[in-house]
Amino acid sequence: MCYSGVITLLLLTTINLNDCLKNESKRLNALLILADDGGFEMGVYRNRISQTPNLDKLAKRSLIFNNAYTSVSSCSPSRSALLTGMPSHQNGMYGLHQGQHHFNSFNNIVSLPKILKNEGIRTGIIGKKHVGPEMVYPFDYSQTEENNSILQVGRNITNIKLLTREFLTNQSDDRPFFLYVAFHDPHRCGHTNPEYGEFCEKFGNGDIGMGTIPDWQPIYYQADEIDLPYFLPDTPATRQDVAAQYTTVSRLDQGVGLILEELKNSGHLDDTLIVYSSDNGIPFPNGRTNVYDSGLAEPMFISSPIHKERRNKVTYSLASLLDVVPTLLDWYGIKYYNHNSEESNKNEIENNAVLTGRSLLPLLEKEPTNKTDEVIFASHNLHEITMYYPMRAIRTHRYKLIHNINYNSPFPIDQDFYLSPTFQDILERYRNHQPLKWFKTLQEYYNRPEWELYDLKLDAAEMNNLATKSSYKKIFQQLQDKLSNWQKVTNDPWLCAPHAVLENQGMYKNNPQCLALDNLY
Ligand SMILES: [Ca+2]
Repeated sequence: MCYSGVITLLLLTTINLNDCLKNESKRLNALLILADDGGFEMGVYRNRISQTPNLDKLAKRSLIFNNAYTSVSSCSPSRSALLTGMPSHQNGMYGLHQGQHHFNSFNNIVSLPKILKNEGIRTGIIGKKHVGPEMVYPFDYSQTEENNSILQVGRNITNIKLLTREFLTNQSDDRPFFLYVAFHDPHRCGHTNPEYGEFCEKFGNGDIGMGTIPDWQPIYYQADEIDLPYFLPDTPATRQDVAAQYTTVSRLDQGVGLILEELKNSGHLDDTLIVYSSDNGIPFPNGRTNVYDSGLAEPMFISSPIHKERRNKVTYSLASLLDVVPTLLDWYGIKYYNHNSEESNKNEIENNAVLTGRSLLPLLEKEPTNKTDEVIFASHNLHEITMYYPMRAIRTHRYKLIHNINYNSPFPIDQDFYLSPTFQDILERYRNHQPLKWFKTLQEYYNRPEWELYDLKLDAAEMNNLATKSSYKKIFQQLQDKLSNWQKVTNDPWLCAPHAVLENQGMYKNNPQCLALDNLY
């Protein structure tokens, strides 16, 4: 039996797996499902209230990640990092892609869809793309906001189901596939489509003027029964806000169920790797656009038809969305390369590019015995074009070090989040001198020191900054060195900011230097 042979070998190499499946005329496929601003509002992550039977069912046949993090808590930067394996400062997507924000990856960046396309894998995207340019992120099959209404391809789960069916039942193309279904749920929509409610929780619910999504049975929640995360104010306005978010999560959950049913009906449930995650933190204070754990931590499950040993088990290993490209390439048995075959004029930076993520497939077999050296990194530059607030962070199992490069400016607030009931309530309470019922003051949230160091074992909420404590000097230095080294490896233009200027051309070409500005104060 080929399968038992593979299991015995514990996937020593992916080539074995590929050969084996080829022998049995099996094809290796992958399905990546991404939530938009989704968090841990589901049973599998011990939320007692939010009802998510479909996500929970997928988790039961998956390895469940307890320590997965995005590399940046912002939509387009996160998606570009997810699809290139490079942090946003390296791939060029410094902020949001749409409208006046106008960020794009560099033309010669090599992405996952591009490599897979070159290697004979059929690629498809359904839902929110939010990255560009097209030449960097080409998909054979594309149903996104670029050729549809985002609500129809990102939130109408009946439509998403039918598009998934169209992709999966393409009889004229028998190449292995990579399908990326990127929901727009449970993103807020109060800023753009307030008629549908704060989280578009009314869109398609059958009420007058809301349209009907035939496959969706909305679940409604009472504000007083919500399980609030520690980083949200405990106020009626916030509870109402989260209740709306939960209802939208019910649409996401049922959409995931429909996609998996389509995968099963197409006969590919047993030859497809399924990865579920979300692009960034929830759109609440201390969440999205932050590099605190409340902004970086993501749900993640990986379900493999071949690795069944650790299904419904939890891994505590540190994982990053930067690991998704190495993981999928490992799954397909493709070696990473960064040379863009169509580009004769290669950029020196990308010619040297290496991926700093790792394949997560070995975790599907066994938990590492020694996790002491595990780290994840974060790199944030902007969100909206006006929100210049570069931050770099390193997180180990025990500590988090954050470098707020633009620390002399107040932490910026985006248009979408500004109008949210939760933030409006914070502002109103502040103006009326009422208790915020929050774990921070507004001033603390806006004004951040250049360096923040937290002992996560003692201080999971990242409240007690140890950066200036002499007893933590050695740990600070070790983390700073590792962070700086990662910045060098990933060609970070912000390497020397804000107290020095990076010179790396001309006479500094072979010996890049941080030249001091003497601006320390
Ligand atoms: Ca997002």
